[in-house]
Amino acid sequence: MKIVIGISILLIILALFFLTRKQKNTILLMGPSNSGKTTFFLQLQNKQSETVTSLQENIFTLKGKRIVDLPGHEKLFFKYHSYIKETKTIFYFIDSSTLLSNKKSIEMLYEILGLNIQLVIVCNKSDLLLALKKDKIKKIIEQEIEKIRKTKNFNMGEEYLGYEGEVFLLEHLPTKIDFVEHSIKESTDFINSYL
Ligand SMILES: Nc1nc2c(ncn2[C@@H]2O[C@H](COP(=O)(O)OP(=O)(O)O)[C@@H](O)[C@H]2O)c(=O)[nH]1
Ligand SMILES: [Mg+2]
Repeated sequence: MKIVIGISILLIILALFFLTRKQKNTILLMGPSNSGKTTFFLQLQNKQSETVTSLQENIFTLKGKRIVDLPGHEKLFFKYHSYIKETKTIFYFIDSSTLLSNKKSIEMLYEILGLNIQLVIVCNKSDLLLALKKDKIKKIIEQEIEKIRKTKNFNMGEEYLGYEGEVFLLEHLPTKIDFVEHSIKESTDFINSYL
């Protein structure tokens, strides 16, 4: 009898745990200004370009997931903090045609890489003549993270990315990072496998 009661209580506790567990139902679109986040966000809704503010986040629901287009401005970068707990995947947008002159975008990426959330780097604007291929973009990111890592003071609680004493590679991180070449001229369907 005692065993039956014990098992019942255990089952109720397990049921409560699973029912009250917060679902990770948010997809964040992040990255520097002008990388194409809002264009992608509107394309997901089958809307043509429209004037939407880039100072506040834009939100809509797709297949039960909350898609959040975050403002890219550096001063508003902190806004993502309030979504992190519910975030399943981050899509980090990069303008593939201007990355070499806009390495600031990789500094923001450093912070995101430490979060251990599924990450997809969208190498956007791949239609442009000067757009870099994803392998090249991956190399630039790794070299830049290596440089940023040298400037950080890890005694002050900053997170150290990668392995100490080894040149930084994205494969050294605990979460796998996908790279996708994309442009406004293509379908947004690739997002479906991450929803
Ligand atoms: N050539 C090209 N331009 C794009 C692409 N995606 C967005 N743009 C343009 O880039 C500019 C910035 O896009 P926007 O979505 O506002 O960037 P956000 O600041 O990241 O939200 C706009 O003029 C878009 O029309 C793309 O795939 N290819
Ligand atoms: Mg925008």
